Amino acid sequence: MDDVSETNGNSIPSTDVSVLGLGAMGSALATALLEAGRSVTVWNRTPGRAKELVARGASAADSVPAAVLASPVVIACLLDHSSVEETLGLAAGELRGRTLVNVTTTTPNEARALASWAAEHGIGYLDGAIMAVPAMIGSRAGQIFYSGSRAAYDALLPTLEVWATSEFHGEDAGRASLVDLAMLSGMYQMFTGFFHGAAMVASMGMSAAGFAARQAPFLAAMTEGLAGYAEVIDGGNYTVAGQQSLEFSDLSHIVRASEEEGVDPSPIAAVQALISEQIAAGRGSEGLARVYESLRSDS
Ligand code: FVH
Repeated sequence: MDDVSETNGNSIPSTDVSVLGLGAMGSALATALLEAGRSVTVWNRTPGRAKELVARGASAADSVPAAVLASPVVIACLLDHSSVEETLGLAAGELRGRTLVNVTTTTPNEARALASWAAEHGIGYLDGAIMAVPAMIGSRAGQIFYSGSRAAYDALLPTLEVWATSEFHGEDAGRASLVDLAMLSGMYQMFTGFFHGAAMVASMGMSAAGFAARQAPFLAAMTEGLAGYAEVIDGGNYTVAGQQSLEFSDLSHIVRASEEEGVDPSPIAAVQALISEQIAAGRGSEGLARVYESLRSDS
């Protein structure tokens, strides 16, 4: 860290990586980099969040341009797309010739917009989607998906692997975000299914904890079925023998039971609506996975 970058009268050492955003995740990313022996510059909008990282050896920058000028690689880990736009807009010129890795959660199109902005400003761009909580950063337990510049991904891989297992999803910058949000969609619907079930049994006095103890092993066993459904969807043949049919999967009794207990049936009613749509289309004898065809925008 002998070299010194100067900007806005602020002199800070040249470092390997700069991290913009020291929330729970940005701090975890910066900590893991320091622990792996990288030199790190940090910046946060609200001052005072860098103290612990500085005690661990990080340099604190007092402006976005200063943080950017300190390192060839800049990580943005902010709240959302608009905070990224706002923050990077303060240092577009300083970012030129550097590599930007944005691990802030965005939609695919927001990631693509940022990639286009980066290209216009001569900035290498890699979009990252973190499938981990802060406590998992620095271990192989977490996963981070990337898309955007393949050259940037290859060059940075030893650094990216400090955080989690890395997976590259292609040069279209929106792809990592798409996989991330699709995974989260499945997760939140599973949780909502659990909340709905817990509300149903609450009417008989079962605690959510009691329900969770029963639901968790059942759901874990049911996930074994995902690969089979995937085979049917990928093969496009919903008439293969051995599948649970749509007619057999009619869930109106669950909707009624929910109503009988005074519980809003909307989560399970949404599933039933998809099943009913396929049955009404004359597909009742075909497999449950045909619901996928109702959801696809191009079908
Ligand atoms: N934490 C998690 O478990 C999840 C795991 C999956 C991926 N997410 C995404 O990571 C992004 C950052 O998440 P975070 O947990 O670090 O979030 P916070 O602790 O809330 O920190 C937010 C930071 O963003 C800064 N910030 C907010 N608005 C602005 C703005 N307009 N300009 C500049 N910075 C901004 C905020 O700064 P401050 O409030 O301290 O001044 C924090 O540094 C996120 O996309 C997750 O979806 C994490």
